[in-house]
Amino acid sequence: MNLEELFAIGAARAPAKPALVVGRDGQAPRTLSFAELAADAGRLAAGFSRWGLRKGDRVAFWLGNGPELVAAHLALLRIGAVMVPMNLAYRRREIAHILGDARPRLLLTERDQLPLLAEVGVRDAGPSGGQGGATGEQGGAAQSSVEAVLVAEELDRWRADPGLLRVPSPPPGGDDLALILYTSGTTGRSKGAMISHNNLLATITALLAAWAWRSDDVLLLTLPLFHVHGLVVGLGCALAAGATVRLGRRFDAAAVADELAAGGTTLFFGVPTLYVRLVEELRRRAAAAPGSSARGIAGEALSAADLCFGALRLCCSGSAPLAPETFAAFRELTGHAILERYGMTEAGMILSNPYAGPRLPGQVGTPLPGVSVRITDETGQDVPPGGEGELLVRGANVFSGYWQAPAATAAAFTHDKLGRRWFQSGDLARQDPATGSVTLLGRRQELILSGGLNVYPREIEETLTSFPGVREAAVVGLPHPEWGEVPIAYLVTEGSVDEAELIAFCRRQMAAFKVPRELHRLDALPRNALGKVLKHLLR
Ligand code: MLC
Repeated sequence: MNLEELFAIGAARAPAKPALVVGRDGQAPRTLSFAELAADAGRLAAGFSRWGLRKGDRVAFWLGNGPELVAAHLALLRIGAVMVPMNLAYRRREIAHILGDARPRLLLTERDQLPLLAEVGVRDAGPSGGQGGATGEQGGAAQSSVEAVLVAEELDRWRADPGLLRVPSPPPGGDDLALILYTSGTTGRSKGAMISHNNLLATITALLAAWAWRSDDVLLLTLPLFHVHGLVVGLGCALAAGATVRLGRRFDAAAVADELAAGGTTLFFGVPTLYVRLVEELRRRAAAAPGSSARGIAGEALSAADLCFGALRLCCSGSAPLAPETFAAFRELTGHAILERYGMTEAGMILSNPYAGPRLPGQVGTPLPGVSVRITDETGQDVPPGGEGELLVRGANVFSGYWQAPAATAAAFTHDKLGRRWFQSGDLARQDPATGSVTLLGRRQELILSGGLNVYPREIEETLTSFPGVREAAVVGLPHPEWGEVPIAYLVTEGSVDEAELIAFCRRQMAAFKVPRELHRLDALPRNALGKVLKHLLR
């Protein structure tokens, strides 16, 4: 089965029901039923296929949440073309790398992004434009593979009569690629995780069961659709369940609190930063309107939030560790115990706290249905029950490897005595021998988790040292109450380096969330006898 066929099961339950309700600045929200969404996707698939898009072709997406993104995603699934989503915050260096590596034929974007695309050598040639998006400008992917740039606002030009759709024969199957998702890498350049229809099916069907998804669920989704969390855990599960998504363009704590208070929402998903901001917002509201006299069925005092959030049945958190204080504060304000789960771009969803049963702060739960995990020591041996080691993952959810990177793929997996392949998560963990619940203890490699996004020090260090006068750079994560962690940099410079210029340079090259929040100069970086930088001393 391909992913589109799984979504068709959800859509068939109630074709006239809203699949998407999309907020638009200053206007009434736009509602699309399952039937309308399918028709939109069908016309778009026909337009893409008339243009010449084929199974296995890549299509880069550089756009924010909206109905165009969802319809185009579904259209690609039908054709068997591969979606390559890119974070809207990415800048020159990141975009040039992804386009150069994935070599997409089409690029779907927003008008605001066109100037930056021109900087990396990609220009709009329109639906009839055919060849020659590339101009090979400075700083760009010299021979851009992009043959046409589609601006979301003008996607109508790309729609065609569904009768023109040339569905590949055979249609895409479970092993075909659905997504290439770029993850920041320890090597400094991000790698494209190849994710098949089957990988996504495994994560989605596991979550449908584990979190008791229902077709009358309404998910409030403000996470970006260019990452696994928003696209697969949020949108994918809702489409498969036949549930409604209320899709926001971006997270705004006041708007989300209002929306939850309005009732009707049954599910909310976020990264920890979103919950930190929601807690602040709810505290502000509680302080402004104290003294609710309402009582629950057990006679306990109910806060304003308890009363308003009545329809909400589940709040999930993932992509970064949720602080126990945030878990406790949210529970006190709303009565909801946030369900924390654990996943990765490469392996989809892996572990989850129970839907029915105690959700323990600081723990990420037990393996999802169909997922197997082990904990091993540095020699690859299983640790004794309750011991600490690296978490390994196996299951239909696990990706096949990195796009055109056999060495990185080989390094990501290990084989057991029977020759079975296990994905090495890079996370250090301990599993409770009695309950099977996993506690994460840290990373094997250096990684900064900022607002639910992976930030690798190496990439920032390479950008810093490419600036004239910066001889050496070492980046470490600094704990931060809102973002979890933020990157800060230690520099060894020669001559005079203008810090404002250096920061401006970083901002042109990389997403702003990777730009160091502090720069510190040192005469030399602390190193051990082998020359390795002693980052714990910097921290
Ligand atoms: C934005 N900023 C960040 C940041 N996001 N800083 C640090 N870390 C981040 N993650 C900074 C911007 O650079 C900018 O700074 C300022 O905040 C405002 O930018 P913004 O775009 O308006 O921010 P905002 O909309 O408030 O975004 C914050 C956020 C967003 C938390 C909503 O980061 C977000 O959506 N995070 C979720 C990412 C996600 O979906 N991860 C899942 C990956 S999948 P300046 O200086 O320019 O003003 C995965 C697998 C799994 O990991 O298990 O789920």
